[in-house]
Amino acid sequence: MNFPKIEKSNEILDVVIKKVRKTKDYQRNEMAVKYISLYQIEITERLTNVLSKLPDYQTTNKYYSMMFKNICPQTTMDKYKNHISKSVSVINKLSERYKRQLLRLLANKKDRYKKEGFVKLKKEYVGRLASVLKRLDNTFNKLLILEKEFRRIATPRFELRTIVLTGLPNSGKTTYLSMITEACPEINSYAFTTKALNLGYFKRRQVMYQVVDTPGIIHKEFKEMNAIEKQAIAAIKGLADLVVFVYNPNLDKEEQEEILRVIKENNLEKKVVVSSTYGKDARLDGEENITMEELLESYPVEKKDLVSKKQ
Ligand SMILES: Nc1nc2c(ncn2[C@@H]2O[C@H](COP(=O)(O)OP(=O)(O)O)[C@@H](O)[C@H]2O)c(=O)[nH]1
Ligand SMILES: [Mg+2]
Repeated sequence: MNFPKIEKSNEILDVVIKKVRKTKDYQRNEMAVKYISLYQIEITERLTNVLSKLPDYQTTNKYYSMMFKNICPQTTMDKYKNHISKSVSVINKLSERYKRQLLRLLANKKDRYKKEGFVKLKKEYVGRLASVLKRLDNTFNKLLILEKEFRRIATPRFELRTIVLTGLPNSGKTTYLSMITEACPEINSYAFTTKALNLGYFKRRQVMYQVVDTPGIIHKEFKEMNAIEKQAIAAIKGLADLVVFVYNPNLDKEEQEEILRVIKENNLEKKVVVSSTYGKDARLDGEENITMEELLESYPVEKKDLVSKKQ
C-alpha cells in the first residue's frame, strides 16, 4: 500500500534552499517578502503532502484498519500527524511575522536600500524555520521505521470473491496457493516463511476469485499474537468470503483442531471449511472437508457484504 516518502529535516531544507537560491530575483530587497513566501510554500506543501498520505484509520475498511492497528496504534499515528500539522501552523505564523517585519523595513525610506537589515532578517527567518523542522526529526524517524511495515501491507481487490487460507505454520498454505493460482510465493520448510499476505487469482466460469495466503497461526488469544500472525486475523475478518483451514496430517492433529475451533468461534459469521495439499484422505472428522478440485470447480463462494468492503 501507499505511504508517503519520509524525508528528514536536513533533506527537506537542502532541497528547498537550493530551489530558493535558483530564483535570483528574490534575493533583492523589494522581493524579500516573496523570498519568505517561497520558503513557506515549499516547506508547508511538503509537510501537508506527507500528512495527506499518512494512513487514515477512520475512513478505511475493516481490513486496512486492522492492518494499520497491528503496526501502529491510532493514537500514536495521531500524535505524529498532530506534530506535523502543528509545525505547519507554526511555520505559517513565523513566515507571516517575518513578512510583516520585512514590509516595515521596506516602508522605511532610509532603510529600504540597505542590504544588511534584509539579510539579517532573512537569515534569522531561515534559522527559525530550520529549528522548527529539526524538532520534527523525532517524528520523522519514527515514521521512517513504520514506512517499511506499512508498505508491506498487501493491496487486495475488495470487489472479488475472496478465499482466505489459514492454518498452523508449515501446514501447506503457501503451497496450496501456488497450486490453485498463478502466484509463485516463497515456500520453505521452516515456520513463518510467509511474513505478509500473498495474493493469487483463479478464474472459474468467467468469474475471478481471489486467494489470500496468510502467515501461520500458533496463538489462540489475539493479544498473544505477534504482528505477523495478526495479519492472518485481519485477512479472515476483513477479506474472507470463505475461510479454508489448510490441514496437514503430519502436524499435531489436536493443535490444528484447537486453532480451527478458535477461528470458528471468533468468526461465527464466516464459512470455514477444511482442505489439504495432502489429498482427499487428509481430513478432519466432524468438519466440512473439501478438496482442492471442488474449490476450483464448484464450491460456492458468495460475496456477502460488498458495501462494507469499500476501499
Ligand atoms: N510431502 C508434501 N510436502 C508438502 C505438501 N504441501 C506442502 N509441503 C511442504 O511443507 C512445507 C511447508 O509448506 P508451506 O506451503 O510453506 O507451508 P505454510 O507455512 O503453511 O505456508 C514445505 O517444505 C512444503 O514443500 C504436500 O502436499 N506434500
Ligand atoms: Mg506460508
